[in-house]
This record gives sequence, C-alpha cells and structure tokens, in this order.
Amino acid sequence: AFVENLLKHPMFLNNEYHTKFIDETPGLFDFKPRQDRATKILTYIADITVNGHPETAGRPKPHADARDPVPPALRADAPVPGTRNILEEFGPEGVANWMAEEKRLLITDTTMRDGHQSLLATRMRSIDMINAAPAYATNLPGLFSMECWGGATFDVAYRFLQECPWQRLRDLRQRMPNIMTQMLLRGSNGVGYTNYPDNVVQAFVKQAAETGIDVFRVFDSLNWVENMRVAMDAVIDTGKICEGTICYTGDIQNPDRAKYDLKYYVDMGRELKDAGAHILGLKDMAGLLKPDAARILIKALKEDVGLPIHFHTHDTAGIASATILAAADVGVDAVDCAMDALSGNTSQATLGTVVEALKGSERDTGLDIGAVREMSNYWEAVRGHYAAFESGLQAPASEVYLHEMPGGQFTNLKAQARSLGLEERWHEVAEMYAEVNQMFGDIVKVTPSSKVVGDMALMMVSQGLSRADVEDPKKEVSFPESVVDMMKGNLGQPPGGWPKAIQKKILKGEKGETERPGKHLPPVDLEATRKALSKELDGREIDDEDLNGYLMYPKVFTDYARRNATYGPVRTLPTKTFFYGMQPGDEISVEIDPGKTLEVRCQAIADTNNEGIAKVFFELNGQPRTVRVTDRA
Ligand code: BTN
Ligand code: 3PY
Ligand code: ZN
Repeated sequence: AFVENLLKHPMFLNNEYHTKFIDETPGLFDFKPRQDRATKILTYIADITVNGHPETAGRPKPHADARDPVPPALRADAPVPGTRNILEEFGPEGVANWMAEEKRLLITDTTMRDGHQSLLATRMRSIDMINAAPAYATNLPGLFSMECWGGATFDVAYRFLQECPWQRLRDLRQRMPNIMTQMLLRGSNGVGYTNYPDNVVQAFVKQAAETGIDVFRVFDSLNWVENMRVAMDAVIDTGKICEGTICYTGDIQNPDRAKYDLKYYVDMGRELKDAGAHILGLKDMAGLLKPDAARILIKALKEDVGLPIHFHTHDTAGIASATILAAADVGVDAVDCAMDALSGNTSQATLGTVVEALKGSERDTGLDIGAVREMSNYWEAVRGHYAAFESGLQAPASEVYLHEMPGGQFTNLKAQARSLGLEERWHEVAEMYAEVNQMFGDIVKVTPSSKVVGDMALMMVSQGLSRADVEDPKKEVSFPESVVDMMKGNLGQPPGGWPKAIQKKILKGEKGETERPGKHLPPVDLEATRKALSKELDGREIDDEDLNGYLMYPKVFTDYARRNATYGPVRTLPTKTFFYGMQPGDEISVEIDPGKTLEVRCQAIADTNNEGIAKVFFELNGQPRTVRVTDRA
C-alpha cells in the first residue's frame, strides 16, 4: 500500500516534483545532448541516493556482498545459425515443418519474460537481459526461442522501471540475431487488461514484428477463438509465427470438471488451426496439467489437430518437469523452461534439469549443459539484486489445484493481499478465488480474467462476504469495476456464456453484450492521436513505438515520458544503482550511447541543509560535479 500510495501521490502523478542541480562545470563547448544526458542521469542517481527508490522502500535489501553479474564468456567467435535463420529463409510454415521433423525436444527459455514475471514481480531491467544476450546467441544457439517480451513486461517497463519496452526488444534482437524472439500477446487485450479497438491491436502487432518479435503466442483470457482472430490475422500478415494458443484449466481426468474435457481442447485446437495458427500453443498458466493428463491431451492434439505443439507450464505444484517429460514422451515438439536460477515454484520448470534428464535419450535437447550452468550462474547473480521483489514463497504447493491461480498472478495477488492487510489470511483468499471461479461459471483464469477473479476474491475476504451473500439477490453488494466490466461482455464470452443470475445482479438488470467487443469499438485515429500526444508532451517527437505504447497505456506512457525528460535514459544504470543510488567510494560505468561511456564516482554526500536540500558530490569522467536534491524524507 505504501508504494501504491506513493505512486498515486500527486507529486508522482503530476510530476511536480523537481530536483535542482547546479552544474559546476558548465564548460562552454560541452552543452550538447550528451552533456545534458549526463546531468540528468546524475540527477537521478543523486535523487535515489538521498531519497531511495519508491519501489524498494520497506522491502528486503540485496545481500551486502551480492556479486556483480558477469555474463558468460563467448564460446565461439560468432553465433552459428539457429531458428531465426530458418524463419528468415523458409518462413513460418518452414519453421513448423522443421519442428515436425525435429527429433530433439525443443526448448524455449522464458527467463526474460515469464521467469521474472512469476518470481520477481516482472521487475527485471533491460540491462540485465541485454548483457546476457550475446552469450545466449553464441553459447546456446540451439534454443527454440527466447521468450523476452509481452505479458506484463510491457506495462512494468514504462511504469516501474522507467524504460522503453521497445528499446529493450530492439537491443535483444540485435544481440541475438540467430534465435527467435517470442512474446506473449493477450489477443484483443494486447498487452493490457481490456479489449482494444481492432486497429490498435493491428498497429501493435505490426510494430512488435518490425521492432523484432518472431513468435507471437496469442491467447484469449476466456479461450474465445472468435476474439483472437484480429490479433492472429495481424500476426500472419507480418510473416512471423502465429502460435495460436489454448489455455488449459480444470482437469481433463476429473469428471466433475467436464466443462473443460478432452473434446473441448481438441475442438479448440482445430479452431485455432482453421484460424491460421502455424504452431499450437498449450498454455498451462497455473501448472494444472498433470503428467498422465499431459500424455492424453498432447497425444490427442497431435493426432487430431496435426500442428506442432509448444507446451508451457508452471512449477507451482512442483511437478512441471515430470509433466514436461511425459509430454516429451508422447511427442510434444517444444516446451518452455526457465534458466535454473529463475525456475521452480511459480516459474517454469528448471531448464538444466530437463536437459540432463533427456541426455542420451531420443529427445536429447542437444543443448550444452556447461553453457546452461554458466548462464544460470549469471542469472543467479542478477537475481541477487532484486531481493526487494522476491515473494517469500517458500515451497511448491498442491494448493494450486484448488485455486488455479496463474503463476504470473500468484505472487502479485499475494502482494495485493498484503497491502490490504490480508496476508495472514492468504489461504482464505485462495479458497475464495476458487469459489469466485465457480460463481462466475468456472472460467479460464489468465490475464485479464484472472485479475477479475482476484479482485472479487480480495473484495469478498476483506468485506467478510460469502458466495451465498454475493449471490443473494436481496443483498446489496458493490462489485469491483473489473467485475462489472467483464459481466458486460467487455472481455468477451466464456464457453456457454455468463451465468444468468449473477450477471443480472452485477449488471443491475442491464443486458450484457455477447458480440466481440472489438466489433463495436470505433477505430482510433492514429495520426490525430500522435499529434495530440506530441502537444501534450511539449513537442516531444512521437514515433510509432511511442504511439503504440501510449495506445496501450495512455497515462503510464505520458508519466514515463515526463520522467524521461527529467532523468534521461536511466535504463543503462547498473541495477543496484537504479534501485539504491550510490555510496561514497562507489564507481560505475554507464554507456549512454553506443561507445559513449560515463565513468561516475560518488565522492561524498553532504548533510541536508535547513532548506531541505542535500548535495551529492560526483566525479564525472574525472571532473567534479555537484548535484543538489530535495530531501523528501
Ligand atoms: C518523480 O518525478 O517521479 C519523483 C522522483 C523519483 C524518480 C524515479 S524515476 C524512476 C522511478 N519510478 C518512479 O516512479 N520514481 C522513480
Ligand atoms: C500474462 O498475460 O502476463 C501471463 O503471464 C498470462 O499467463
Ligand atoms: Zn506462464
């Protein structure tokens, strides 16, 4: 709550807060943008040094001797060709055919997206990924793809990390020219929490492909294929890979959950194939698919749909690698794993362990286990600097089969519960989550539908309401906005529609929409939006990437852009500097432009004077610089 309140404070929202600086070396010939940027970055460092970063306030600190992450040495002079080269040469169908022929179990590394989304609240910064990218390209060229974009990372990059997600993608793409990049796209919800107009979804996909995405995993939070077509068609138009995706929920082996039975999934797989998917994604976002069920489901999908299958699961129950091995046994084509140091629990299965388990078998992954270990050592050091975002989850738990929360949501919801003072009652929240799911008709729970179920469960536990209370037509209940929105049909339709009675109560008798939301959302005038945005941001040039960022998250984007004008490109700061500033004696190198590196040394920090101003003394490339900041403590 503290951090949330802080971020909602008018100071942050209006960006009224100023840091003052005195440039003590104004060097007449040194006023070019570079100089300007250096000043901005020093201002940021000084501010964080004096005031701390709002996102880490009150959170555990990294270990005093947390080591600096050093990326693995390159094992060859140049990267050998990989899947990206196949895509470039033979197109998406070529990749699908190649997959079908391939004996190896293909592996996607999710560390840069779902791994940290599920373990570190999505807070991993670009610099830590970019530094690893060349070693991936050279030492692990046999990976199927790198999941490194989309899902929650887009929003978090702008909102909390003060960096441009597009730039992250461009940098990664450039440093991994031989491995396919992959993103998670929430269908008509883009990388947001609500349906967008069709032309916004189309523009976003086009830009993502241009900036560097090769594989688009497209899903719908209610498994409504009708609502996936705009995004899927847009992907197909770009010539990139459309991974049409089934979200797995329930239990195909449990007759009490017959709504989501084998036939349901096979039918959906066929629909996705007919919609043009090149690959069939099977997304088990909560980690519910059990090994035996995986054998049955994947075998059926392979036989009846015929597309290569890419399986994604989470280790929340501790069983993900067993399920992956079962899937490999019945011919799954590709699977998702996270590098060891960012695997397990709510994240993916452990990549090195899967490689070891299959060594010498028919499905040997062909990956160099030594290279995997080195890479994991790097991630281990990186993770050490994100202690503030660790969830504190101690162990895997079978409770996931009760609540069915997605791995990417679990720790978030737990943090939300904590901020409402409900952390001690977490297991009640988990049970309520399951109750709400049943009350809503047993739906697929994945972003954004999972957030709606979570909002409702938290509201009920905090207000002491039972399911019976909520369903009682005579009892007044004030529903969360997200619940009203979903019942109106704004996220689309679940199989069989919404349960009538509860929908009626929530909508107070108003009728819900049953058509695809995008059908009624008017297209956005892109050029007019660009102009207005540029004006709002004091003439900032708005390129296509900025425009697409703004269309997804208007306020998040403008807040980012304003802070960017004040602080410059803070994305290149080392992570510990970004979150904790510098202490006297600390020295860092910051590359502000390719080949342009600033050497920054913190000399001293003067006590705050009686006007509330603190001074931080730096050496910038050997020259003394003093920055004055308001001490807000
Ligand atoms: C401000 O103008 O937002 C207040 C100063 C804090 C600056 C940094 S910018 C990146 C990080 N994210 C925030 O919301 N605040 C800090
Ligand atoms: C996301 O949409 O961010 C997810 O990770 C869903 O599983
Ligand atoms: Zn996931």
